[in-house]
Amino acid sequence: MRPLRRIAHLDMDAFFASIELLRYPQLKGLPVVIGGGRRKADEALLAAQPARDPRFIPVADFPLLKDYVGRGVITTATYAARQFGIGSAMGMMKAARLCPQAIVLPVDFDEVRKYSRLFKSTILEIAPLMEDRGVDEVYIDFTDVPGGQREGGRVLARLIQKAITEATGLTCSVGVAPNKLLAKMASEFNKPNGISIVHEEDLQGKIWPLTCRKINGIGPKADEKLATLGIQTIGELAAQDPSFLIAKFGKATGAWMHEVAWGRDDRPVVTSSEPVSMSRETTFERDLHAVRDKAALGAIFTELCNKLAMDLARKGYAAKTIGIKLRYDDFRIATRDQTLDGYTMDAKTIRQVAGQCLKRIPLDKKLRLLGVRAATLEKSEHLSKISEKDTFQLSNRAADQANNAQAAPERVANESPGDQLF
Ligand code: DCP
Ligand code: MG
Repeated sequence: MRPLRRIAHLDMDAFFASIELLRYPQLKGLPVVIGGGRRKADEALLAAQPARDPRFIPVADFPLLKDYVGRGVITTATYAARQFGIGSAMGMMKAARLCPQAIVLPVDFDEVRKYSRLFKSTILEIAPLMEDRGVDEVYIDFTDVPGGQREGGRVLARLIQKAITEATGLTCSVGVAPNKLLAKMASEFNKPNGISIVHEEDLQGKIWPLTCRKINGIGPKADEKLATLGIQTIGELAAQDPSFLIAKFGKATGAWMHEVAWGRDDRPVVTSSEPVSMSRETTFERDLHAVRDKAALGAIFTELCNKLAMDLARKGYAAKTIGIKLRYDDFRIATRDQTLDGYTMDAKTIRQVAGQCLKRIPLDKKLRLLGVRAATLEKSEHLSKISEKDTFQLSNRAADQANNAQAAPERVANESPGDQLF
């Protein structure tokens, strides 16, 4: 008999902040936030480090949120800071009102990359089927790993958690479930340093009471629309007739919503030997304005799409998700993406979809940088079996999404991991 499918989602706890606590263990248990641009106080702190062991810098020497000036948003916060209601993407000013005594530190991207690589290589030594989902999260297929079925995956999850803490000093949380969709939700159930096991029969008890927003792929816009239809929880979503959801959200999205509400998802865990995404981006010589510099911007945009299509062709990939990234003149970043029904490697299609993404971003400020990204990649040779009509064209799902303007949760931060990994 085929063993039960067991998929884990592992996500590091308060990742950027926890990395700073390794350097400054004297801050353990205190409210610490990461974010904002580099400040004078950070420079002073960093300058002190070569002379002094960072572990002995007195807590009183660290910059506080109440003294922070500037706009900026919080990238992440320690769990001690979260108790004050502080969280990712919150403005620094608002956070300062909630917890003025919180310590504020900048992101150290070199350290982030180092620990990201380290925790992933630790997992690979134990379980070879791992899908890299970004800086601090991965999916792992437990199904055929020795011990992967014991206690529904708890034994292996505990082993991996322990190995990661030994290798890095950091903690993570793991959800193990029949598929990626449920595993992603489960990893949040017992954060931080938790494990949560979900079985198919837990759908009603553990998944249906959650709000629809907990589904990876239901963004703020779709959630709002669901709420106006009186649908708040995943259980309420599951109770809807699929034809009703299709009427409201379009064929592809409506059908997808019905499937996920019933906990169904058969996406495979794609190992990291495959690239997660490919991108092209450019920083302008001078900041450009979307209206006043429309022609110049349009030409650069098309050029980026052409180059990206060439990259895909050269490496033999087609993409199902096309996204864009902007950096405004105040260094904030905005991203949007759109998922198609079919795969594409066609420059014109990429340009068209990227153009639709651009329409969903406020363009009132000047821009410093523009990027185009192709994700959900598949080797184009694997696609030959898929009929012409399914590939290389804008699909229902894309059109639905454009109509609903259903954006994936956007990551807007002064510096986001996406920025580095884009
Ligand atoms: N991040 C970012 N911009 C955001 C959200 C997050 O740059 N809007 C960064 C900082 C996080 C890292 O990505 O440390 C991982 O994101 P998570 O959503 O997993 O958040 P954390 O790991 O910080 O916390 P949690 O314990 O909830 O996973
Ligand atoms: Mg995390």
